[in-house]
Amino acid sequence: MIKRALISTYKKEKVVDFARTLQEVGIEVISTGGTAKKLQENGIEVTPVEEITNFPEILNGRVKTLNPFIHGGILARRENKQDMETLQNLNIEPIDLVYVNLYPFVEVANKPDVGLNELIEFIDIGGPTMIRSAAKNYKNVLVVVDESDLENISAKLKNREEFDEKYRMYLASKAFNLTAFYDSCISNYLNAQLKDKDDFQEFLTVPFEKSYQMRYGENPHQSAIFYKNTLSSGAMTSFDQLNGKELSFNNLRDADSAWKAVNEFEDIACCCLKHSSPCGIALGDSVLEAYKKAYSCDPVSIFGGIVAFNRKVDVETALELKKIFLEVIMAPEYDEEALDMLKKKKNLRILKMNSKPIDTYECVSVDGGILVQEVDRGVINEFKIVTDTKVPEEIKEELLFAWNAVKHVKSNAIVVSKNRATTGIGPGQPNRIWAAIQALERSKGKGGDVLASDAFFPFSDVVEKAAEYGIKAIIQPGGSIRDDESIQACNKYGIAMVFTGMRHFKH
Ligand code: 93A
Repeated sequence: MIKRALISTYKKEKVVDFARTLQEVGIEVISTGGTAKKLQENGIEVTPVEEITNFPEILNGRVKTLNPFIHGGILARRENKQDMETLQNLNIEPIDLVYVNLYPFVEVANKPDVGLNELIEFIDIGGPTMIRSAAKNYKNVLVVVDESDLENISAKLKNREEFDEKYRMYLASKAFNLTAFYDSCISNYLNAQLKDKDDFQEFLTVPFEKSYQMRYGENPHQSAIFYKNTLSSGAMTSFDQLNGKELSFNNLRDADSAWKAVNEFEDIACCCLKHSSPCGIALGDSVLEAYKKAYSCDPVSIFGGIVAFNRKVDVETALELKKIFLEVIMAPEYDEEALDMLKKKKNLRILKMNSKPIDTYECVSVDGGILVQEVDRGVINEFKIVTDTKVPEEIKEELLFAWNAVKHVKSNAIVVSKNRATTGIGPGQPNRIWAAIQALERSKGKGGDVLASDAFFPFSDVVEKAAEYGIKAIIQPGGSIRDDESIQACNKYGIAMVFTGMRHFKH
């Protein structure tokens, strides 16, 4: 039998109706300062916590409910004679229902310009303590932390229904999930403040919160949920969808890759992408030029793919984009007329991106755990020429372009490029020579001045192939025990080769 309830909520929208129900069914309501005031204003009879604790709220409310009259009342095992005698001897009355809504630490942390001292006051101590006490004693105390449970609980109370143990345990499991999540957000926030001190920073926990249920996962028979990192307003949670159907699991993953690729470049860039790998990346003097160059790298694969830009989409580009079937278009802005044109395609998902990629860490899951690593933000500004053949000035820039492009292609990755545009991409092959052959074959008819490889050449075969297609310069990490064979082959064919000393595997 529920006789007394303690209510302490930060958000007070739902509290009045719930307390009224409690009163109607004869349950005494105890409340903390602000909650009690709100309830009294709405004509509900309330016992202020101070009356129970015989102690005033102190330290600006930091200590309100941290008191044995509260926690004794919650934690006492009703079936345990000694516990109940103790309550009686000390004049502590049992509390049978606890409804708490915590200080909104995450919401405040995500606001701009909030100082640490101010934020610290939003670390709730008394609330989680009551939640944990009530959840530990779930067999005797109903613990409510989720507003969406109020309706069901109110209905049961009105019908004088009992709350069976399974339901109580369900509420307790939710309660501990909330307090664990709440503390992990605080720990992550504090940890992120250390970002200039590499020695201390560490990926501690994962404050992910269920955002929404997706239609399905990678395939229709797989279910999927989007979990949002509450302390990141990263790109894939910061966009406006201006048109089209709901984004699918695959759309989101691909969009993430395409967006990362165009944000690799300062100049006007376009990335066409399909199945997690770019099928064209190009820079241009205009958005239209960048698109045309990226598109022409592989006009076949882009069917049903994604096109991303790092600049505003204009009318001329929209006219071109309309010609093919695409799943997603993404850009930071759209010319109004261009947008109207694109919107004519009802299913085309059009995303206005509001954030660049910002996350420091990324994770992949393996059976039994997750692997967490720093995002690959490796950049090079110079490279080492290892061949007799020197690198012409105009080719230097081309090499850096191809290198930044190959970073976004699945391994084993080879990119062939000319005029700041990929002309052939060989993605995701289990061996490097196949990737090279694909990239070189695709560049046929368009030509290619340089070839970039995401990892070193184990043999000289890639150089031999590159020579057949007239490649002038090669950029690769170097570091193979057979580097010398590749260098000799380059010298033989008059190809320049440079080493970056950095690898860009992307699996
Ligand atoms: O500052 S606290 O950590 N100290 C406490 O003893 C305490 N007890 C409840 N915060 C505490 N609360 C929190 O106060 C609750 O979790 C709730 O969010 C809020 C409600 O305060 P009020 O009723 O005064 O608006």
